[in-house]
Order: sequence, then C-alpha cells, then structure tokens
Amino acid sequence: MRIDVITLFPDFIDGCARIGVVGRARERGLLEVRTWNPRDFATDVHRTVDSRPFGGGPGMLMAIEPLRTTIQAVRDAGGPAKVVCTSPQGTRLTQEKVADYARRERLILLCGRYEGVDERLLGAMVDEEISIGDYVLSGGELAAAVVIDAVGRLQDGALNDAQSAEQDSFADGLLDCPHYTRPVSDAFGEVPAVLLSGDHATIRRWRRKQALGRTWLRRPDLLARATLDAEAQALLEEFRREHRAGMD
Ligand code: 4G1
Repeated sequence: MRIDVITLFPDFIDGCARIGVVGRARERGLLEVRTWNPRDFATDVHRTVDSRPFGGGPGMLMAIEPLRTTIQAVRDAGGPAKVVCTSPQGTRLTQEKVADYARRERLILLCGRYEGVDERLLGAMVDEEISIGDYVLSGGELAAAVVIDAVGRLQDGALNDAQSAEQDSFADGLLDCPHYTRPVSDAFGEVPAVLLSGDHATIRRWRRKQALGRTWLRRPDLLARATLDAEAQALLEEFRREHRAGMD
C-alpha cells in the first residue's frame, strides 16, 4: 500500500514512518509513505502557503492555490486514491475505518495547519474528513501519523506471530486484559495465580473474562456495540457477579 501525505511538516511524518512496526513494514516493501510539501508548489517569491480568512478575525488559513496544485500532483503520481483530510470536523477514526483504509492500494492524507482549509477546496478535492478526537491541535500531522501507524501495522506481513492483528483484544472490539511480568511477587503486589498455572484453556478464559469485565467497567459504549457469543456472555455475567460480591 502507498500513503501520500500532504503536509507543511514532512520531516515529522517521515520520522514517524521510519520507526517501529511501520518502519519495518516500509523496509519490507509492504508500505510506502511519501510526503508532499505545498510550500514546494507555491509560486510566489516568498513561497506563501497561508492566506487571510474572509470576514476577518485572527488566524490564517492554508492558501488554496498551493494545495490545489499539490493535490493534483499527488493524484497524477499514481492510481486512483481517496483523499482524506484530517480535521476536528471529521467523523471519528475507528478501527473499522482503519481496516477499510488498510485494504486499499493507495490513500492520500491532507494535513491542515493554521485554522484549516478553505471549505470550497474541501468540497471539490477532498472525499472524506476524519478526526482522531475532541481536543485542539496545532496541525493535522499527529492525526495523519495515527492513521499511518494504525493502517501500516495491518499490512500483510507487518506484524510477527506474537503481535498478529487477530491476537489484539481489540480485534473483537474489546479492551485488553491486564498483563503481568516478572517478578511473581513484587512490592506492588502479586501476579494472579491463574497466570502461573500453566493451564492454557483456563488462562485464555480468564483473559477473555478480564477483557470483557474491563470493557464493561471502563467503556460500556464499546461493549454495547460488541457481539458476544455464549461463552463471552457467561464470562461477563461471572465477572459482574464477582464485581458485585467484591463491592460489599
Ligand atoms: C475546533 C483535533 C478546532 C484537531 C474544535 C483532532 C479542535 C485533525 C485534528 C480544533 C485536529 C476542536 C484532529 C482544532 C486539527 C486546522 C489545523 C485544524 C489544526 C486544527 C475540537 C486546529 N483529528 N486541528 N483546530 O484543533 O487538525 O484530525
């Protein structure tokens, strides 16, 4: 897969794409990340990429012309691709959306800066707006880095067996179970005995129960959308019972 990123800060995106799982996916030729700087497409002597908003007020917008020519150049440089702008006005990025992007040949990400992008350019050249959450950022690059990481690790062969995407608790829409490492006995407490039992079927059920229970406690919104098989329903009921018993 190829991801083209339009950004005034290409070094940030290039840096993110060099490290960890995503970096290795690129080395393995599973993922290509290319950056495009609208400043390189600005035609005036100052290479201007910002522009004052009509109606006045503080702040600047991204200038239309460098963005138009950059997006056109990116489009011309490969096969058909969805153009996605990272924006607080976008629909929230979900693992479902990530999986949809990951199946594509190509994706074009546009990162906003300043107060954002002219509404007409969004209407004419952008297919979709996505947001990573409700907080103020100074640019869309962090959101693009989130997309690149989440999409990159889903490329076939990016993860080893231990990391495999199906192993992720979130593959079934749940939070992760708690994890423990050495030592068995620590100043902060003990490791749950079941994890030391060597009984893999019991350990698997315990982890699933913890994942269900924690999702119930911390993210009921996620649990409401998950489809639970008979075992999951039974494990969750068990967790709830024990939770209530522990309350009194
Ligand atoms: C109004 C957050 C403005 C921000 C309301 C999540 C935030 C891109 C994202 C802003 C951005 C809220 C994102 C805000 C983002 C133009 C350049 C937009 C930076 C910009 C809640 C600034 N997910 N923010 N405006 O942060 O790009 O993708």
